[in-house]
Amino acid sequence: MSETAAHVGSGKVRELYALDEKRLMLVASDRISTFDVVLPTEIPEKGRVLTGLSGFWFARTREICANHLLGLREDGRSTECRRLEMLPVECVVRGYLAGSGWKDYLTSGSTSGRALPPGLLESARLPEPIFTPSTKAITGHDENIDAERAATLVGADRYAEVEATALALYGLASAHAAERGVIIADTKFEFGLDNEGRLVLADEVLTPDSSRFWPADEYAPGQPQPSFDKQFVRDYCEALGWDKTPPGPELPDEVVDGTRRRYQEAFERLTGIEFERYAADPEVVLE
Ligand code: PZK
Repeated sequence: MSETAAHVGSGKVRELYALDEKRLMLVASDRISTFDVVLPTEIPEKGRVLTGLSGFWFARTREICANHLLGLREDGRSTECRRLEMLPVECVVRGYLAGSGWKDYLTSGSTSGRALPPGLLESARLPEPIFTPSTKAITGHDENIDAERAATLVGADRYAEVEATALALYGLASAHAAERGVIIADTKFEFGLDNEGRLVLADEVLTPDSSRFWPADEYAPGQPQPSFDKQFVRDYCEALGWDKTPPGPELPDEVVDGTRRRYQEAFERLTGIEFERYAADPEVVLE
């Protein structure tokens, strides 16, 4: 990292620095969160896996939408990006019914103000992917909002543009992943605007931290699905009987190693690139 970079923000497992007025650096740590709590034990290489996956998707979605990526640093976990004016809406696309989408469906038969067919099971594939915008609530959690509210936040024309763009991005990525045995149940995109008011895809994209990845060969609707990456961690935490309030438990070596392997497997399945090749030269994901 550059000595002069000012820290401008922290996510649960990421840090954001300003390189200058026009450029930011996004650094993905090896921290992991589960049940919304960051654990005291890190997963080696997790930050590089997520940064590499994001870079891979940025390179492959350029025709759909411009993005903020300027380059990947040698460390494989840091991304230099264009500084944008971020839109105040989280652009969630759901192809399957899980998480808050499933919860909303159970209580109201709809999610983000969108009626869904009756009788759907938990984790069901939706008749077609849906755009369910959300916004950061004061609690720090995302709150699903309906199209009207989202359109008020960004303007009707911009709303139509982000909806169409997010659905196109999900369509490309979910088809690619399906061919490689991974279901992308849902994912969250964040967009910003450049100086000319053009829509630009930002943040991390289509990573296990911004998406639900499920192993396709274990897919069985009617129950929650195992997570491609975090299931060992969740199972371990559930077996401990931890109450899911901070501090989280330390993870034993077997859980760390198994989880590290799952992250690397997700990377290799989705990119078709050996993780060791990425580690040696991060720019291989951009080719
Ligand atoms: C931006 N975040 C989220 C917060 C993190 C990440 N290209 C951009 N231009 C301006 N702002 C952002 C981005 C991006 N990406 C992203 N907040 C602002 C965030 C805290 C830590 F790592």
